[in-house]
Order: sequence, then structure tokens, then C-alpha cells
Amino acid sequence: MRRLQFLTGNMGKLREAQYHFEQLGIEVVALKVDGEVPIIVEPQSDDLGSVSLAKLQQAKQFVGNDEMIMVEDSGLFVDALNGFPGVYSSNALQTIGWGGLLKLLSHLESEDPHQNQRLRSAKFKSSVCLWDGSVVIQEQGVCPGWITIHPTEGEGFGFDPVFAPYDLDDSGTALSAGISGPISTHGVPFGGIELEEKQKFSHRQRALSALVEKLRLSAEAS
Ligand code: ITT
Repeated sequence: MRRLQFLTGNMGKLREAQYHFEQLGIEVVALKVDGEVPIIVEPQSDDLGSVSLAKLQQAKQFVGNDEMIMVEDSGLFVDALNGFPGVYSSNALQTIGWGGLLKLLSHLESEDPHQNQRLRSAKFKSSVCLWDGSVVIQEQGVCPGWITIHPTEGEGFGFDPVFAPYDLDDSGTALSAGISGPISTHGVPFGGIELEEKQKFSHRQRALSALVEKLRLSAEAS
């Protein structure tokens, strides 16, 4: 089984990457140096792609030449807050938490659930970068949805208790706010559904699938 070192201190992200790559026969482990996640300088940028690439370039020194290493950066971009917390999502989660986010949006509530999907629209974005031992492969994934009025505890991590994805059509493409589709959580946030279900919508799953496809094509070409 091939092994992929994932630079992350976030166990929720690690678990989702393991779930994804397991089905491809690739074992994902957290990158550790002397038993710790190495400290990497995170550049100040409002672009997730440049953040993940800069982190990967620094992290390459910690793995052998023939080893695969991956970095993934994600963020929650809320339209009514001009994209906040975005690249500051990790910090926002640690400071105001998802409860603070609900308070910031408390003036945006309607009796009509479809209207709430529009008023409280947001998207999760993910940027993944992988070094396969010879080239860097980078991909992005997006999951549009909205911030729910009430939290759901249960599965998941981070902002999962308050983020619900928009429905998808038969091909897995996200529909617009308020449009019902055959693939749906019926308004239940990521925190209230199983991981297997979240994978149908997830920004991370989309980025990782695109990345695996590129990896496959580059292997075929060489
Ligand atoms: P790294 O160690 O990998 O950098 P992190 O926790 O700093 O992990 P990110 O910067 O990628 O993670 O993510 C920003 C925040 O968004 C962080 O607090 C995550 O918990 C949250 N987040 C990312 N993906 C999420 C998801 O699928 N569901 C819920 N919250 C998510």
C-alpha cells in the first residue's frame, strides 16, 4: 500500500482524507517530525491556493524523495460577511466559534426556509497540494450552502454543526439556493449526517477527487 504523509494538525481533516484515499489503496498518515506536527510558516494571503502551495514547499524537506506529501487548506466564506472568516476560519473558530458566527448572522432570519438559504449563503472552499515525489499537483473544491439558524451536534468537526450544503442534481452538481434536488441533506447541517453522506457534497472530497484524477493521468503519461 502506498503511503501519503498529510501535513495537518486537524484530526477531522485527517479522517476525511483517510476515508477518501483508503478506497484507492493509499494509506494517509499525519506527517510528524520527532512525534510532532512540524511548525510551518503560514503566509498572509487571502488566496487559499497560495497558502497551501507555500506550506507544501516548506514541508517537502521533511519527507524522503520517493514519498508523497499533501497539504490542504480550507475556509468558510460567508457572503453576508463579505467572505469572512475565509482564510481566517481556523482563527475565527478558536475565538468566536460557530456560536459567534450564528450571532453575527442573527439579523438574517426568515420564516421561509428557502429564503434563509439565500440570506445566509456561504461556501466551503478547499485547496489541496500534493508532491508525488517528482511534481506538485494542486486542485480546488467548493461546496456551496448556507449557515443554518440552529446548530446540530453529532458527527463532524469545525463549522459542521452550522453549515448545510445546497442540494445536488443527479450528476452531483450543486443547485442554487432554495432549489430542491435528488441529493439532499434536507436542511440538516454536515454535523448531523454521516461522513459517507458528507462526502457527496464536501469541498475536500471534490478537491481530493480532482487531485487523484490528475495523479492518475500523470502516472499514465509517464
Ligand atoms: P491544518 O492543521 O491542516 O492547517 P486547520 O484546522 O488549521 O488544519 P484549515 O485552515 O484548513 O484547518 O481550516 C480552517 C477552518 O475551517 C478550521 O477551523 C477547520 O476546522 C474548518 N473546516 C475546514 N473544513 C471543514 C469542514 O469540512 N467542516 C467543518 N469545518 C471545516
